[in-house]
Order: sequence, then structure tokens, then C-alpha cells
Amino acid sequence: MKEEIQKQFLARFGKTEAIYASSGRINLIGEHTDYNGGFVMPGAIDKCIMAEVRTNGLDKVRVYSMDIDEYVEFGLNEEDAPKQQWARYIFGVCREVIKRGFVVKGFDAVFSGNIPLGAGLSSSAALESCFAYAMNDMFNGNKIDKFELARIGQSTEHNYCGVNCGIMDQFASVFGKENCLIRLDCRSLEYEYFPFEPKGYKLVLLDSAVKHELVDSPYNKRRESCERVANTLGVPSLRDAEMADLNAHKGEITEEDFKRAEYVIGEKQRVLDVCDALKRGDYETVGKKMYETHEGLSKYYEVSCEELDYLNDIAKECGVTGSRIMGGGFGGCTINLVKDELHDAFIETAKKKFAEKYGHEPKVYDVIISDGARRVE
Ligand code: GAF
Repeated sequence: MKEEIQKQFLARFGKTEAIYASSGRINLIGEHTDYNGGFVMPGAIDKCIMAEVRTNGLDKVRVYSMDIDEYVEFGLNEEDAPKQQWARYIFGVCREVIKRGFVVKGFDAVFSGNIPLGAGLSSSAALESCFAYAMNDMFNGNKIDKFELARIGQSTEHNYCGVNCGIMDQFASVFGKENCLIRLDCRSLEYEYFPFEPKGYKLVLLDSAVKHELVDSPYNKRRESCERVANTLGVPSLRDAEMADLNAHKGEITEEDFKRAEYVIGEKQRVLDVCDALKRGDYETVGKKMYETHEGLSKYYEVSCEELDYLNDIAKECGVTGSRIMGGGFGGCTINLVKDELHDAFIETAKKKFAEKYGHEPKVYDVIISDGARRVE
């Protein structure tokens, strides 16, 4: 990928200078807890967005997306926002850096990536983190700390892309570390690296190929439900609520909002249980909690879909240790914790059964937990 990007850059803009990358992410457990001030357990993966970037001495950005085969130019003022969604991520990052009092000057860029789009692996966070990292390195002597780099990506989603996401994806993309999951407290941003090399198990993603699009999706509505309930309970966020509090206010909360909050409160505890289980090397418990999360996301939070529920059922039938829908939902992948000896048979069965029912096989990705944002050259 690197050579191809550099070749394209040379052809379009002459001379190369620096190349940056940032990763997609998985999340073992802790879904839809980030914007509720709760805990998450993501890790960056060995699939990334990579960009060659060089200052151009102009007051505009010129950028070519190799994968979409589109070229866009935009200025750096608020009114210069491009129309193309992919370019808005880059524009948003530039604006958020500038709004924080840091510097962005005109630059040229060519980028590409190998993170499957719409699979729930946070290709957008990777794009944001890659450019946030580049802007910091090229124009600001790396004065912006990593927490702020993650917040720049998150604000880009809020202010330029219409998704009121939490901090998990950008944090994982910026802070990712080889072979480690990150237990992140999304309220304080305290984090701890958890070595994750489960001997005898593999992490497998099965991509349903159902389109996953958080913009204009009910994602923001889920967040609003949680905020309404927290308000009714008189707490800053659902992180501060227990089931007893929720039950005590049952009469003041709609049935739908109640279910959403019930899921979030349960999930908060599951992340902590999984951390304890990981410390003991107890992968059976980890897997059990993953199934519980799926059940919650499907029946209470209602962000799953028929195809992902079916993949989850197949995993259960095959004796897979843990399986659940991963990411924001409304399509995308399941994440599966599979014993080595079951791996091949599970994948074969999942492909066959899924294809019989939906006419196409799910895509299979084996993932390696890897480093996050970095300068490659
Ligand atoms: C998406 C969002 F971007 C994250 O912030 C998080 O809420 C996730 O959905 C669900 O856990 O990836």
C-alpha cells in the first residue's frame, strides 16, 4: 500500500515527504457505553488508513482518495467545507485543530486504506486520527497531546459529520498498542493496556456485509434515550446509575428508553467482569459475557439485525466461546472468540449456512491487535 500511495503522490504532486498511518479498531466488550461515561475495551488492528502528506505553500488542501478515485480541493476556513463525506472528515480535523489555536497550513495528500468500509471497524476514526496525527507532526511540533488528538477526531464527527459518537474509536485509533486491548474509562479517560494474546483462541470477525451507516442512523437517537433517562434519574450520565435507580423511576420513563438504559447499565458491569476474567485467563467467562452483550444489543438496545443475529446463532450452535455484534450496529460484523480447533469448522459452517439463507457468504477477517497512529516514514 505504501509504495502505491507514494507512486500516486509523486505522479500528482512531485516530491514525497512524510507518510502517516492510523488503525481501525475492534472492541472486545463495552458497546454504546462510551457516550454514557462508561468503560470500553477496544484495540487497534492491523488494518489502517495511510496517507502521504506534504505542505504545498498554498492556502488550500489538495487531496486524492485512491480507493474512491476522487480528487478534492478545499480551503481552511469554516465556509470551505467540501461536499464529499470522505473529504469532510479531513476538513473537520483541520478545522478542529485550528479552533484549538494550533496551526494548519495548505498541504497535499494521497491516501488509501484496507479497513473494510461500513463493517463497524471505524475506518472514519482511522482517517481522522491519521490526519490529526499528521497535522500535529507537520505543523505543530507534536505539541498537541494524544488525548486531544482523539478529541479532535470525535469533534469532527460531531461538528462536520452528524454523528454524536463517543470517544472510543478515536481513542483506540490513536492509543492502540500491539497485542494490547485498552480498558478505557470514557469519563476520566484513564486507561490501562491489557495484554491480549489468548493462547488457544483466535479472534475472528464475520462481516455480514449489511450496510452500516451511522450518519442519519438511529445511533444519535440511542444517545438521546440514554441522556433522557440520566436526566430523569438526576445523574450526569448512566455511568452513575444502578438498576435499582432505574426501577425506582420506571413510571417516569418510556418503555423504550427503559430498555435502552437497562442494557447500558448491564454492559457497564460486563466490561468490569471481563477485565477480571482476563486477568485470570478465564476466557469462558469472557465469551459468556460477549453472548450476553449480543442479547442486550439485539433485544434491549435494538441495534442488531436479522443477519447478525443469525451469525450469532450459528456461533452458539458451533460451540464458539463468545460472539456478539460489534461497533455501533445496524449492520457490520460479529466479533467471535473461537478455540483454535474450532476455527476452520466454524468458518466453513458460518459461510455455508449464511449463504444458504442470504445468497452470499459473510466476509471473514482474522485480526491482529496492533499499534495505532504513527509516522511511517
Ligand atoms: C460507534 C461510535 F463511533 C462509538 O463512539 C461507539 O459509541 C460505538 O459505535 C458503540 O460502542 O463506533
